[in-house]
Amino acid sequence: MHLVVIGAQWGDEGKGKIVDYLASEADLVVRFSGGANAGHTIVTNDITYKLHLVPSGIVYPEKHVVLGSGMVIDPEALFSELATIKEQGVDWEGRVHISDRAHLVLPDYKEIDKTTDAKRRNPIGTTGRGIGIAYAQKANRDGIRVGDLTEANFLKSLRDNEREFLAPYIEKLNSMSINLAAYMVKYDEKRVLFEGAQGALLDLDIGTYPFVSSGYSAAAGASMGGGVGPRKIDRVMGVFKAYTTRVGNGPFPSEFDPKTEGALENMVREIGREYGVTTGRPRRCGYLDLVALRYACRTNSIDSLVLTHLDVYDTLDEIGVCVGYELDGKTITDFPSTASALDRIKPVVKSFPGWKKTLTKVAKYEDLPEKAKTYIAFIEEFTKTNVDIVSVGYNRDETMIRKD
Ligand code: 2SA
Ligand code: GDP
Ligand code: MG
Repeated sequence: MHLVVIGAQWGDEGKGKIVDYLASEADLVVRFSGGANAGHTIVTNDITYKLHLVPSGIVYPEKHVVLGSGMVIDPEALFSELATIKEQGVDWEGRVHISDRAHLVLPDYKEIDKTTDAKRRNPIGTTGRGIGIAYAQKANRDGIRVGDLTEANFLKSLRDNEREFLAPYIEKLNSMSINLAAYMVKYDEKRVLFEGAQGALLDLDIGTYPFVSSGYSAAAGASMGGGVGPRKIDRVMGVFKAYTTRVGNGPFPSEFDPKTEGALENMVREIGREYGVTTGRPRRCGYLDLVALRYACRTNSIDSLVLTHLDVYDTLDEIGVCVGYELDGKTITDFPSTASALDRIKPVVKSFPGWKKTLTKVAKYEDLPEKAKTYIAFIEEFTKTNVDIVSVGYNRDETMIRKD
């Protein structure tokens, strides 16, 4: 069974939590995209792990994980993250493998990333981790890959500053490097989880270009970045929140209006702890956008949705959901391709009654309040996709698999 887990919005849906939850049943976790821009939070036994490059299965004592070919890896960030999780009690030695096709991020990429974005007429609000530069180098065929580090001639051809930066990491990276395509053959009949980074709407092709990241955060990236052919993927899960967030700039049709919905926005940000895991930036917040979610379901072949952060809405009398778009006075049903059209969208918001109960300790789907079930049924009807897992808190065990 090969299962892909992606974010179905603009990232930070709780992928880390869900991949960690599902990883208890997996033989291998492969992260297929992105770099140290990502921040995946796992909370278990009172320990909070903040992962950026390391796949979320690592927290289990015996699971093996792979940093896939579609990733861009900053070695300094990787070894600092590995040192942090070691201090938190995760013995990772021998369990972390890196595709020899993954690209490397060098220190000057981060500087170039920051200055390039600052100079843009409409800055994207990148994380400054050199991600766009690394993927541009890759597309330009000038990238440096993990596998290159085993070649003496290649090392000789590097500029002095590149060689100096890489020197302390070469031996370690070589010892962790694998030929991913060959490695995955051994897992052909096993349970593999492919972990996405960011979200479908930040994907370079499917997302709200140019306000996107530069990797493949969509499900299709699992094959390219995970070392298997597309027909090896059995199932795609899309994680989404009961509301929507976005960090960085770019269109956000269902964003709360700070003038009239400022109190709601603050409540969601504080209860939902909506601050960037990598940069600490406050995340922009808005209504659940079902037009965008349906677009993500369609373009990623999402078989099954995972709803997170339902508990954040526990105290509300009314819950708004964006169920339609108005563009230039006309109702539209499809998700537009340009940032300027998305910026002009007026969301059509439908209200649902709130359940006004604490959900965090609800352990079984059938025990959810009827009003929460009505909200979920509406989402399923709109997206034509089942919600199979519901998360009601940040702890690993505050998760329920639907059995009905
Ligand atoms: P980049 O740095 O080139 O990938 O930035 C391009 C856009 O992608 C957004 N992006 C993200 N959006 C949500 N979460 C991300 N990870 C961190 C988190 C973000 C943080 O988990 O909180 O700490 O700020 C992430 N990474 C990239 C980014 O905001 C740009 O809009
Ligand atoms: P990711 O990038 O998709 O892995 O998500 P992040 O870790 O960046 O952000 C999700 C945040 O929400 C983290 O602080 C999680 O601990 C937290 N979280 C995940 N699921 C839930 C949930 O169901 N309820 C609440 N309240 N928090 C959650
Ligand atoms: Mg995140």
